[in-house]
Amino acid sequence: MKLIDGKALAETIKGEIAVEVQHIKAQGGKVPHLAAVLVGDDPASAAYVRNKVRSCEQCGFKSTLVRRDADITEDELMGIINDLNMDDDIDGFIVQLPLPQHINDEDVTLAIKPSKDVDGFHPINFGRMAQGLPAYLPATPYGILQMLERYDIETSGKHCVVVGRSNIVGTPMSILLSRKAKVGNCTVTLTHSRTRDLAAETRRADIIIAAIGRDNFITADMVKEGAVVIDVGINRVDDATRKRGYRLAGDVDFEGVAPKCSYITPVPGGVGPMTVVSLMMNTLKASRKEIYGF
Ligand code: L34
Repeated sequence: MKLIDGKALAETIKGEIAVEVQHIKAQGGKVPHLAAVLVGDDPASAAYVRNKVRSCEQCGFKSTLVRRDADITEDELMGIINDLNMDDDIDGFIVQLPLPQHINDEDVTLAIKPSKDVDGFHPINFGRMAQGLPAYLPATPYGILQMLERYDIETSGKHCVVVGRSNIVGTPMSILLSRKAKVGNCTVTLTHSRTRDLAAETRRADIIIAAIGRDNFITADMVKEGAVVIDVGINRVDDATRKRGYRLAGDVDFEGVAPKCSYITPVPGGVGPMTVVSLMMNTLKASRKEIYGF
């Protein structure tokens, strides 16, 4: 069993980006600038956004954090998005999800200018991604592709089972792994809450992408010997023995599943840091106007 060290790989990639930014600066070019909008005080969201801001520093990017209370109106939030859309110094921005109940995530996503949508959540980017056109790839699936590529894990002809059909992970992951590309050419099965006999599906998988959002959901009996297991879950589980009162757990029963795997990602230190570094890669692309040419 080999552990896929997402944390170490993310550090390596950030180092590579920092070198690129040095070159850009040396040539008098514009320093990439990412803005993040954080609404409310959900501690998990705050932690993820902190990681994003810190990663910007490590890459040599400029970053702007826009923080607002949970009682912000949708109109006010739209005003902020408009300002960011128009601000020529901002290359790309994200609005951290989830948003408070009274704000419609879809409206917000649609308001972001596709050329600045470094999360790759806008339907224009999703559609371009699905058709294999240049697009910002959603950060978590993009990070997983990077892990598979950098660990030289063969995907061509493999059977990949994705568990979970969210717009930001499961669904785009299923599309990306089935396309004709260096990391791709999988036969993909997209499973979800209505799948009959899920264990029978996952047991046939050469590669399992677990993106359900429930700790210990994928157990050893659901995994084939030699499978590659990518754990997207980041669940906070109460744990009185920890200072913070909780520990992070993935969607996979790591202890039980790891001995059967050829490769497995840990939580924390797996997909999470790769999600953040993918956002940095998208921001660099945005500042170079690589996707849209403007
Ligand atoms: N708009 N909303 C928007 N874009 C995103 O890309 C996200 N996502 C998901 C939630 N909402 C979003 C993230 O940023 C999940 N996510 C994310 C980002 C970073 C980490 C986890 C999830 C991360 O850094 N995880 C660390 C542990 C962090 C901790 O200590 O809590 C890890 O090692 O897994």
